[in-house]
Amino acid sequence: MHTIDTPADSRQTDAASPRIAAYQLTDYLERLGVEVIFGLCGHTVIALLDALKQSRIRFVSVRHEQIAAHAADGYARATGKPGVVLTHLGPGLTNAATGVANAALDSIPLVVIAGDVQSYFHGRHPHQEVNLHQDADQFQIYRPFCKRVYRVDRAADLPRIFERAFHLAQSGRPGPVLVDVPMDVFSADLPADAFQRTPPPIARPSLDDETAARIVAELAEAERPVLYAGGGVLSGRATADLAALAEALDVPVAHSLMGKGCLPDGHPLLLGQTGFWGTPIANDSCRHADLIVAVGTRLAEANSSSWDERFTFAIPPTRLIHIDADANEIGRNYQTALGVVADARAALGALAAAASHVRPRPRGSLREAIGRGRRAFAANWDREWTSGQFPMRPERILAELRRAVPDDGFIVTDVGWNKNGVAQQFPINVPGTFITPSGLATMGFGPAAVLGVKLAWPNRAAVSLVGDGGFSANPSVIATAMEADLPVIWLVMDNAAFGTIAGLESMHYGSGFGCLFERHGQPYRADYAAMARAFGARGVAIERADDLGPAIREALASNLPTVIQAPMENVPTPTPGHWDINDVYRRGA
Ligand SMILES: Cc1ncc(C[n+]2csc(CCOP(=O)(O)OP(=O)(O)O)c2C)c(N)n1
Repeated sequence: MHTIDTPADSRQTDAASPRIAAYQLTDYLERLGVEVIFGLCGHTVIALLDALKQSRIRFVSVRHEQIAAHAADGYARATGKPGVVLTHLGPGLTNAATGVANAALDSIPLVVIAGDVQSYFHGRHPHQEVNLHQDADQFQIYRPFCKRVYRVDRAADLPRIFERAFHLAQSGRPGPVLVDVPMDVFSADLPADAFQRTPPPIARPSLDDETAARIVAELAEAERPVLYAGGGVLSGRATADLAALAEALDVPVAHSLMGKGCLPDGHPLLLGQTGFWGTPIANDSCRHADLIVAVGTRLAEANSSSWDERFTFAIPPTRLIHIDADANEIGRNYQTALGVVADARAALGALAAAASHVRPRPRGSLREAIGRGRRAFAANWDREWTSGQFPMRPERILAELRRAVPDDGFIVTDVGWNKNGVAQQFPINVPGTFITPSGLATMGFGPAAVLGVKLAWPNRAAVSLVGDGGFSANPSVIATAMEADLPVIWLVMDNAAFGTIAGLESMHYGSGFGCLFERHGQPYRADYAAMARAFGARGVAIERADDLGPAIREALASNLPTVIQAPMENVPTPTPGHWDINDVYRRGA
């Protein structure tokens, strides 16, 4: 065993009562409240696995590290606690990268623990070391999407670095932090009380009374104000404060993709989602607003119709007040009348309190107009909710899902019809039950993230609604669900295509080349239900539209992981907004 260099003072304590770092680290993670770690083994991390084996922390072993990262991300979204991922070096770390980047772009707190080559071999090119530019360089791969990357160069730094990692992942704008641990550090001796410090509780930044009163006065006096909610409102658990503010001042609420669920679907002030896949009433209300107070949002491209003032936001002349935990987000794309760096819950709480004794300008028949607008848009497809067509209409699939899953059940989408359709057309009544990959829009997120969601809430339904492309990207999620006994449902919307992209290509280039699943020129459909059965799970192939509702209910009652394969027609989701890419494509010879 090689000796680890430690400073003189810690060597003294070491001698008094040393204990192996991996076991102390595991105790520390327990103390921090870590309940579960998602990961995949390798020779660099089995020392930590042995410690986990003896602990109260559950280790969920996956078959691909991307699944671990998405599952930890799902767990973090469903609990508000940081997700923890364990990976081997090199290929393990790079496999997890997509999932970690996905979490980063949605501001989800993760701590990624990666094993690395032995520290005393740095520079000698040991097995699986990433070293083309610098010795033991793998942690650099995570730089663009982690709040901080740490390589533990001395065992004595391990406690400090883990305290920092958990602090940083959760504080300010949450996000992933990497802790890269040379494998000999896990096996090093540390003084028995080496892990002393825990991350400090943080008082979240709020609004001062004067600013709160000013914003409330502006909202009360505006003729056509809109509150615009982003994912920060959901992750900040601020939906009750948002509702209180909206109701006190009679202000309608629009939201981004990540903000879906900010008000229950039937709320009379709810406009819906904005942007390309939004709703006309949300886009129109925002475009004609004289004041928008946006909270916890990036005002990102998809939700802002590529920032084209003809479709969603016309700022100015609309006055924008933007409240966000991250100052970087304020003023990026729009001239902003007032930026406020504050936590969504603290800010909305302060605004709601200030609004409680303010009388707003009368808003006439605002609620009736919202209801009319929402019904008019739904009239474009509401007959499809009961369509007996087979392959099914996507709207019927959504309608059956909504009827079968209780309001507190989780709908975890992927990308494709599932995400866009649910965001636009699917009622969400309990905040936080809609979980979706927004910033990176990663195909393959949903089927894996649902595992972490179910683990967090074993007594609530958890369904991954996913396309056949996204589902077949990594079907080993079924093995993990079986091993970890997580009775989730994957409802596969099977259109034998990367349908969303096939639709775009067909619109602009008249073909589905490279986007359709075909064999010898014919549609190619895999039997995902049979595949589920091969894993020992339940698999149900839907053969008539009327069979889907009962199949979902049976799956919920079965308490076994279940794949339901629903053949569907490939039709595009309605797009009331604008996406600039449609002006980019040019067809040539
Ligand atoms: C990892 C990844 N690769 C590619 C894309 C681009 N992309 C966006 S939607 C989509 C198609 C998804 O197909 P499917 O899961 O079958 O759902 P559908 O569009 O048919 O509803 C693709 C390939 C992506 N978002 N993520």
